[in-house]
Amino acid sequence: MAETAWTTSRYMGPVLEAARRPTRKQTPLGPPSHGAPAPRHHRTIFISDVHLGTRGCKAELLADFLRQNSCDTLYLVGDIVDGWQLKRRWYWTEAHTEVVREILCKVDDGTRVVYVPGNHDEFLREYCGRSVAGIEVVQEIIHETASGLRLLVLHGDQFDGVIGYAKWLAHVGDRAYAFALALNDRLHMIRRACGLPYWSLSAYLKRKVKNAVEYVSRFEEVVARAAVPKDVDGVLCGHIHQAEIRRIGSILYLNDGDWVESCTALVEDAHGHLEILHWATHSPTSTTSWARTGAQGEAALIPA
Ligand SMILES: [Mn+2]
Repeated sequence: MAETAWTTSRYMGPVLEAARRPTRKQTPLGPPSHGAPAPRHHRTIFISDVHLGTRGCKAELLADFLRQNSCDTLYLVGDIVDGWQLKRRWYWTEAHTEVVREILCKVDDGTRVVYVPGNHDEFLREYCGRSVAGIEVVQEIIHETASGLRLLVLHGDQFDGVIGYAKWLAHVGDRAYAFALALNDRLHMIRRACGLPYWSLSAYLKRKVKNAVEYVSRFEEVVARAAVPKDVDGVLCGHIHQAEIRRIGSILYLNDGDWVESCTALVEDAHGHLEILHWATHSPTSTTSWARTGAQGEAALIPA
């Protein structure tokens, strides 16, 4: 596809620029002697839905996370670069380059990096089966945890067609809803002044958010069901921007969240424990503020 050739070279421009300068930038926290925490080591880190190339991407936080967390294997579970956005409007800052640089530094340091393209970076799917800049690009892959669990790793957009809800609904955040509630009152005053009947924007959005909640649970169930015949213990994906660790039937469903809203990563330690890290709530001055979600309750479900 001529289109793909053009888009690939255009999207890859800043990425390749960073590849030419893969030297790690001085951490803003200063050298370790000034109290910067040593990187925390994990057996595996999974991240997805970074959406580099969009304003929403929390690139500074992600670069900080990558600096402070090392691993044997890093999985990039799709939508890392947002080809759709870059096609419409170019948005790339030093922080976005910094994220690419940190990933390439990990490759240089001997970390195995595996890239499973998503729908927003589907232009990379033509590289599946190849190694690009030391990064393995694959359509999907099975990860075996230290405790012997076999996890199918894929982005998750493959299931959009069978879910039946508009996928943007899943991205309606709490903040947007709070804003809508405030807007609702003003809208009502304007409509009344114009002689229009009452119409609740907040109720309308509430219905939409309810649909979004249904979308998320339906997505999780569809993904888990699709994993059953694959002879795996679990499935790990991204796509819906909702981090989760829970058992659905016989399948362990894992989602590593996103770096647009929640800034989450899914990590595995040397014993095979799986945990969701919330980097936005992590204070750089404290090494003990690791937030956990459902993983705490779920920990017993996950064999060590
Ligand atoms: Mn996606």
